[in-house]
Amino acid sequence: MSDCIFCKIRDGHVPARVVHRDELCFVLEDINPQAPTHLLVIPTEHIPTVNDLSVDHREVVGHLYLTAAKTARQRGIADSGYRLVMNTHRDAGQTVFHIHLHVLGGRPMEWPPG
Ligand code: IU
Repeated sequence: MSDCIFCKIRDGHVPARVVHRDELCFVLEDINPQAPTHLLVIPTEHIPTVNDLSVDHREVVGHLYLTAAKTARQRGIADSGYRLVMNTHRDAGQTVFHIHLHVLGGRPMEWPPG
């Protein structure tokens, strides 16, 4: 079995609050939410970091963003605004090495991020 927590969740080996699934991605409620809405849009394929993307991933990456926007509309945060974040490697604070798009909303955000 894969050591990757998101692969384990994808395969149903670890419980999680999965709110959407399709052929290219799935969406989780983050276990440690940093905003009133904090979802993770995760590709079905195990891709460790953004640095591992190739031109073959164009469809899946586009799909992650479209799914994030659709989910934000469903959660009622599309008009007030939300932040999409994909942390990459140590300095950005990536802790799970299977790419995921954070969807954060429901409160005002600061810039620059910490
Ligand atoms: P990061 O960008 O790699 O740091 O984000 C990982 C996120 O995955 C982080 O917000 C965690 O709270 C979240 N998470 C989760 O939702 N469920 C888990 O079982 C684990 C991490 I491990």
